[in-house]
Amino acid sequence: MSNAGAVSTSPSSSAGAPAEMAWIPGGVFRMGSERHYPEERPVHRALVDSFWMDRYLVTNEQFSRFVEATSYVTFAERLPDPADYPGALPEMLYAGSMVFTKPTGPVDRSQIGHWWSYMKGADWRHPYGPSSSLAGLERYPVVHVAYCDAEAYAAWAGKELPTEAEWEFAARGGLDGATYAWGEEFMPGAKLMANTWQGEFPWQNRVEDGYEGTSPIGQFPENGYGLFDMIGNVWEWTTDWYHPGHEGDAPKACCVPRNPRGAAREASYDPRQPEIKIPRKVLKGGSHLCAPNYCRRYRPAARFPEPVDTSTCHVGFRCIIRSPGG
Ligand SMILES: [Ca+2]
Ligand SMILES: [Ca+2]
Ligand SMILES: [Cu+2]
Repeated sequence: MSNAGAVSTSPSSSAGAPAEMAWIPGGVFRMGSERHYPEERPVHRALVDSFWMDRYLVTNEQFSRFVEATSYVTFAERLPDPADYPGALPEMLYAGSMVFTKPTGPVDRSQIGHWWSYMKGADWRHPYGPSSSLAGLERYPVVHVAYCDAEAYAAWAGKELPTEAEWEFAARGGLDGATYAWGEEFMPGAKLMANTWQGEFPWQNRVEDGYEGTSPIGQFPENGYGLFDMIGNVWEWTTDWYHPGHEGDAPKACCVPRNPRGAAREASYDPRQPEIKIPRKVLKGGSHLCAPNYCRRYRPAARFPEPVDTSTCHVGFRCIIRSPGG
């Protein structure tokens, strides 16, 4: 691991530690990967200052407390404003969210409509659709949260959302440059280290990790910084605008970017849909829907663009607290 250039020491005592948060000792690290998807390139050095990070994903129980205290209404529960969606059919403008449904057999994997549907009445309280509820899901990660919902929760909790660099640094757990959050092997000792998908996505889920969908927080080993479920379970929102690649490595150590904050908002629009100007944030960590035959994004370097107005059954978040002056 490379901690040369660390800019902050750990707190003098653990007495001041915020509840269920881990201290992430900042430093220089190698961000990105050359060996996987093109948007993860190039590997380049980045410096992040120290911060506190939630050890667990934000749960339904925690999100409920926020909603009770503030009467907050999530994006998926609001009726879409037609002005935001020019050309959309009126019958498509209803409150809802994206839900995964497993097809009964093999399908054309280039058509995500075979397993994703925008479901009326799906929201954080009804994760599988209007007839579902949160009963028994108190300790599961909250899902169907759009970016603004994660931001609102963080502000209420006196916290913030991480940048992509902060998130990736934390996910690496001190194993600088490693492929996985736990080392070089996907299944060390034949053990599944995160809630992902085993079998042929999207129709065959062998559930070898014990979970068909999301899992309660903390069911898989923590990483080197004491963080759970960074990889798998649900994707996590970061504050960075997405761009399909990273800046090049700094030519000299002096010029390594400190606390980089991603691309410009305008750069994050989807080039395949030029008429739609909905900016996209970087998601990190992969989810229970990441499978070897389809989406190998169960790695710290992996990233995915998510429009800010999109909520789904496999995206959640966790928060951080930046150290004062950091
Ligand atoms: Ca699983
Ligand atoms: Ca995760
Ligand atoms: Cu994936």
